[in-house]
Amino acid sequence: MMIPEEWGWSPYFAEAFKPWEKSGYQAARVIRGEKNYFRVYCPAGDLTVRFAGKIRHNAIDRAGLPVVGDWVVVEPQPGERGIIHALLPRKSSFSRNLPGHRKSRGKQRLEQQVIAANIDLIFIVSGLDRDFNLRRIERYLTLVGSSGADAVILLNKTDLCEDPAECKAQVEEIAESVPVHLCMARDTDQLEFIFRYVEQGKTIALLGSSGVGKSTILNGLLGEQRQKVAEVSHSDGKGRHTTTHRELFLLPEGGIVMDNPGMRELHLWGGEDDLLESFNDIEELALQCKFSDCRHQTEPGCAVTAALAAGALKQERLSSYRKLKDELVSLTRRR
Ligand SMILES: Nc1nc2c(ncn2[C@@H]2O[C@H](COP(=O)(O)OP(=O)(O)OP(=O)(O)O)[C@@H](O)[C@H]2O)c(=O)[nH]1
Ligand SMILES: [Mg+2]
Ligand SMILES: [Zn+2]
Repeated sequence: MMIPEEWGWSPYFAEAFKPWEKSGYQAARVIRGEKNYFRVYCPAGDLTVRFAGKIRHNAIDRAGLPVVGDWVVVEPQPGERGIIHALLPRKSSFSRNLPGHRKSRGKQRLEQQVIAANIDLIFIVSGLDRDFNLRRIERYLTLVGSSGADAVILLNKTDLCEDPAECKAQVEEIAESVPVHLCMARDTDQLEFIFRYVEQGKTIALLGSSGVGKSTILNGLLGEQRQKVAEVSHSDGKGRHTTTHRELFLLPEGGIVMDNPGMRELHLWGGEDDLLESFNDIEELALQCKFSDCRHQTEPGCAVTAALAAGALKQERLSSYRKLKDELVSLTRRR
């Protein structure tokens, strides 16, 4: 059975599928996730699938259930249908904490929500209109840091910003080694640079708030208006949640792009280590503090507060670091 590599099949998944090879089942990629059904791509074609009861039963929590981007084991059935029997191990996954959605014994339950799986690269898309927010970008960078995917930041809608170069400089200051690009997705010619990130079999996900232009960028890459786009609201500048499901698209030149609904809540899921990448500047400074358990407040010999006093570190960035760190510490404790 041949699975075209264009959908991202690799030796890693082939190895995981080995025990299933003689089963008559097929390896399939989840390419579209709606509320009540999934579409998968497999050698038998595009199928609408449901989960076997077993897979729900065996999953310890929701994170064990397939999401868009996952490779799964499917039993094809007549009428372009199928049943998912198993989830193959993920190479990477982007998750957030979905708090307060279910309660058990009066306590708020923590729940890891895996948003997308087997993503190689995440485009963090931000609008240079009222959406622009450095603190939110730091939050995205921390989440991407724990996903196993690489990140690129796209600052879209340069036409709505007075000084795009200044915005880019501000983002570069917090982005460390993550590339930052300005773009105006409405003008397809301006998206040419994105193709340097596109590769056969590589999966790129577009993430960001509603209305930042994720679907516009996707349409630009596809060369046709496949996804619906809609104006942001004039009153508050926010998007209208036009895209309502996750879906993978094959680009004509090869490469896979996932369009996503805009995210409202972005609670961290992960551990304190996730800050090593997104706040490497502060983590490095902390290594030079006199006390290894320094909280960077009033302790003597604190390299972080010294950098703050010297103007080498911005107060907003330190506050943001503290906030995200507290969130991760409290998450670890509750888990
Ligand atoms: N001025 C300007 N508008 C843009 C640009 N790129 C996209 N837009 C517009 O922004 C609006 C929202 O774009 P979408 O592509 O629907 O945004 P989205 O991120 O997919 O939004 P959701 O699907 O709701 O998450 C549309 O009216 C686009 O035409 C740009 O570079 N400049
Ligand atoms: Mg959209
Ligand atoms: Zn310190």
